Amino acid sequence: MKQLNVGMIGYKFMGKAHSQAYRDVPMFFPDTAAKPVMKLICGRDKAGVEQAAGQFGWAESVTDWRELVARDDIDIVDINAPSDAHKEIAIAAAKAGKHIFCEKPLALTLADSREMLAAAEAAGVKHMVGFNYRFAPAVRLAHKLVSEGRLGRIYHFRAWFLQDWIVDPEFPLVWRLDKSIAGSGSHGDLGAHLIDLAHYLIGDMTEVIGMNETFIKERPKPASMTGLSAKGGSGGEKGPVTVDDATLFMARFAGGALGSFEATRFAPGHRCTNSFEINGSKGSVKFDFERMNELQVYFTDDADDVQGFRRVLATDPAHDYVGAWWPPGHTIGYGQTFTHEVVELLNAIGEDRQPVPSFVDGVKCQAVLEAVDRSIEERRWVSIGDM
Ligand code: SOE
Repeated sequence: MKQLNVGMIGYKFMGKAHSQAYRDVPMFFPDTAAKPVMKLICGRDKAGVEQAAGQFGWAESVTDWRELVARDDIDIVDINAPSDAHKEIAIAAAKAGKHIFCEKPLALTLADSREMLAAAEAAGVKHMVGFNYRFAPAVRLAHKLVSEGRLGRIYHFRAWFLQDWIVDPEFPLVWRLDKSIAGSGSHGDLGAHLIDLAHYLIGDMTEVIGMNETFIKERPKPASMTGLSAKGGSGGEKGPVTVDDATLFMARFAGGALGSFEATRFAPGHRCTNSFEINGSKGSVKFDFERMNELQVYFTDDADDVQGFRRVLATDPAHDYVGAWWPPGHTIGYGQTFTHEVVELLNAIGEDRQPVPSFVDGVKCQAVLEAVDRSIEERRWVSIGDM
């Protein structure tokens, strides 16, 4: 079987998630069209990256991503660095002829994401963007029901991604709250996932209108940060929050459905509520990531006396990916969405096709993100076709 050497940049939250995926694939999905080799990991802090290499199972480590991209023995460049670094690394990787797997949001701007796609296409490499929630088996089931017409004509898509990890005004000013590094706040971090799910499940949007707010304008500068946690500096010095804390928008879909979207980090009690509901002429589905193995399903043609939402546990061999894990009813978790992503990446490269979602999907998401921002600035509906 073809072996692909992976070089991964970043070793914090997403770096750990991707590392677990590369480790799990050969054990649970031994038949992928190519096999990953955890060759090289990169991070700016030498001691930190060496420690991560040992802990996660990477053969070697480096501190300069340019060194990783230049290595002849690397086939896939996996980018988990903060968003402002995606473009430069991805374009360099494409020019070096490497396949690219890049975390979301693809870039800071639509223009940058288009440049990344153009570079990958010019180089003829495979490119994938990390919209992991598409890979939850219950979400696949929702997609199947919609695409097979089992929900009929789709009227509504409503989605909300609610978190609460920065609700404390004293929570430090981490990189995710800095526009120059993150591009945007809840919009690009959480809304991007909702937009991608909408594209996957319902199709393209034609126009959007939104509103946003930054509730806490200044926060203490951090002394240290990792993943979603951070410690404030001792000096009490504050800096400005330059991203949105919450963004809401409405959309029209090309297929005629109406959409509503809410992304916020100010919903106390909601740790990672990534949810959607779809209503069609023949039924509805409801998904909540905090119960990610389940899809609530309602069909209008059920007998009158048993009408109601039913809870489908998407852990049977009839459901995508789960046959490779445990017996029915033995649920899977967040980490496995990344494993499924990597299965798609390896199969696509081995079968010489583009993975799904690719940078094309990353660009489409970026166009909606930016159209919403423009609609907020100009206080009007914005057509996606004008982006
Ligand atoms: C933090 O808000 C975060 O980890 C996002 O960055 C992820 O993309 C999302 O899946 C969960 O929340």
